[in-house]
Amino acid sequence: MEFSGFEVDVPETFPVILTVLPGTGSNFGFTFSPSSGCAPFTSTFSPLITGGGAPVTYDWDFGNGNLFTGDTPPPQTFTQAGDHVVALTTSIGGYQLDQVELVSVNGNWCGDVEEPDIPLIGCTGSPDLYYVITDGNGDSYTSSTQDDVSGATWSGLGATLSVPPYSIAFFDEDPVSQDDALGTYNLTLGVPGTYPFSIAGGTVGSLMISETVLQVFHDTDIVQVFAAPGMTWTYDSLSQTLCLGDTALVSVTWFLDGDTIPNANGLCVQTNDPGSYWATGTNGFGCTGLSDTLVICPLITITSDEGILYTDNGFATYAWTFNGTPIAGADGAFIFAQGDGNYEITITTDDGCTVNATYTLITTSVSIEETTAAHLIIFPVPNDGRFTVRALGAAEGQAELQVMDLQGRVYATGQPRLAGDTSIDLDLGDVAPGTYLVRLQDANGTMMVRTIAVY
Ligand SMILES: [Ca+2]
Ligand SMILES: [Ca+2]
Repeated sequence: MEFSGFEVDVPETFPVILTVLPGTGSNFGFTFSPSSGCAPFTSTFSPLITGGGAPVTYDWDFGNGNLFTGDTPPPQTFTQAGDHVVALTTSIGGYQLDQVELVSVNGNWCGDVEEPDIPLIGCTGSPDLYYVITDGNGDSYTSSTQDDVSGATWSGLGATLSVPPYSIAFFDEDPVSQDDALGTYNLTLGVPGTYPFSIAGGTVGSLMISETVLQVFHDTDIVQVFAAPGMTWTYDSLSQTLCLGDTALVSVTWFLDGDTIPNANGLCVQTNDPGSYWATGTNGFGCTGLSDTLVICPLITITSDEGILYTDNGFATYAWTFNGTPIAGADGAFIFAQGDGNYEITITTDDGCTVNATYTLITTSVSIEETTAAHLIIFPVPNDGRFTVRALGAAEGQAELQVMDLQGRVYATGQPRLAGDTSIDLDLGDVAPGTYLVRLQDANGTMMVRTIAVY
């Protein structure tokens, strides 16, 4: 769906070509998808900068209140409309040389003009120790010299080891004669810690190596969150009007019991019929929403006619009582009168309504009237499903005829036109034996009811 010139329903991915320039921090360090959507939506994130074997840490701030450290952050949900700044700090770690210690050295320092080897006496003096460390590019660094010592320690070095492999060579400094080589240790970096060595026949010591951060990248990007439509409604029971409150909605569809209500595309709808009302709506961002459901419960009444009490059919359940006592088996739209007294019907609907109606039956007071009131005559009784209905005293004009069973299932309907003493022939076909109810409503709305027995 397209609104205002941009599409929003399709998840979008923005591939990013990464060029890592150490220290600039202005490059994309991560990908994410989708980068925009209607609230709430969930996006997934992946880092792009790897350490090439060096330890890397990823510190995320998703701009939705969530922080995460690691290379596989959980999917992030954005509920607030607006631009969210997502920041990733990528820290590439490495090793640094903290300390070089020589416990002892071999005897190569001895026997020159600086430290002569005198017969019967032996070596005189002590070596003047320094080291040269060389990296993988062949670049080297020469340490300070510690004069006239048998061992030495260089500490607090903090030398980054970012170009492996490294070798470290030890020497005795001799001002006149050539410096004496005391051995070379080739360092294979693995984990931080102490690297002891014993080389060249007596040169013994250790290196202390720790982890450090070599490079840090800061990357930010924007996640764009569009506001979902507001789908809350208010209901005015007096005018039976249900209205959505979001005037930014550009499209609304109203539903009644799952069916679209014809021509109901505005913010308001009239709840003329009972049932479940809800709406879907779309705003200018193309974001859609679904409203809560408003259930309008039906109003029911009990009508009495010729020993039959009935109410509307089509509800989920029916339960009748007579003078407060449930009538066994009375789970349909009508019952036979049990005698004068108080009747109550309680119905439920599929959308959760429970509605009742009461009726007080007093036959003596209306018995005279009954004889003259409009009523039905049906014959033969009983019958095989084929019978004739005659409406006596009914108003002339188009009537509504219905035949149903005790459970409210409708077997026949018709709109006979009544004129004088009209006979209506009916054939229910192959129906189960039992009691059926015939209802006829004449043009004046007068309801006439009669039961028939079918064998
Ligand atoms: Ca020497
Ligand atoms: Ca020396």
